[in-house]
Amino acid sequence: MLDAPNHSTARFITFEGGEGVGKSTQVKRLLERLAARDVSAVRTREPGGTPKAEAIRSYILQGRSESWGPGAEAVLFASARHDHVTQLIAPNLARGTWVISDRFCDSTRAYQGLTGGVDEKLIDALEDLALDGHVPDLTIVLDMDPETAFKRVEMRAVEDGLALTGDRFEKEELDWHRRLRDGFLNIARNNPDRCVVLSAEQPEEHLAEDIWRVVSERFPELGAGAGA
Ligand code: Z5A
Repeated sequence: MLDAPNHSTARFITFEGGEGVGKSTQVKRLLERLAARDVSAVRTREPGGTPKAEAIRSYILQGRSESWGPGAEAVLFASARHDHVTQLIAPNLARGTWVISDRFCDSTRAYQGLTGGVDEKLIDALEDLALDGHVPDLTIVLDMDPETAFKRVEMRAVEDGLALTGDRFEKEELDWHRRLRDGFLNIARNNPDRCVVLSAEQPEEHLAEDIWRVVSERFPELGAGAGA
């Protein structure tokens, strides 16, 4: 179980959950809310966030590491994460800038660990190495039925005029996505001080309100009863 760290002012918030649950949409909305309160914040994502980590991202998501197996992929995700933490997350927090990340270490635990079958001890060891003490202050787990989430992803592809090819994780079976959902819920249960689960099956605006309520209650420095 991860213990929450203590940064003096800047906070590190992560969003987790399955595909299409609305993480990117809500990361963007939270950034807007923070900007409206003059809170300096950066938006980032995993895998990725730095040039080296983005290179690992394309390698994995194009399916080029698939034959290596989930253990080796967990190592690749951790390598990308270590660069992301040391080159982007830690320096921003140190200069007082909040960091909001679309996915982080819980994705490795859920995808490669709980769903992919990689030993928990290896996941723990990689997490210690990659995070270097930079545990998120708050993790918002967006939860919804994977079938509904798939429909959203399909709709997005249609709106973007793209064929629904998907990356290698999006091609997994529905049953696998149900286990993944349970994996994220399990992580949240094991880390009650850090994680908050919110239903992603509500309109975008309502979910954004729920998230802001959680964030402003968790970080009272944002101002009492912080409204929009
Ligand atoms: N992965 C891993 O295996 N191990 C790791 O350690 C890490 C990652 C870090 C990264 O993919 C893949 O890497 C990921 C896990 C694996 N697997 N997959 N696939 P990614 O970053 O490309 O994809 P993603 O993280 O799954 O994000 P996504 O598919 O883009 O979904 P999202 O960010 O959660 O959703 P969204 O883009 O904000 O919204 C999806 C659509 O729904 C879009 O059209 C929105 O306009 C719409 N939307 C959003 N909210 C709503 C609401 N509330 N109602 C209705 N419609 C909505």
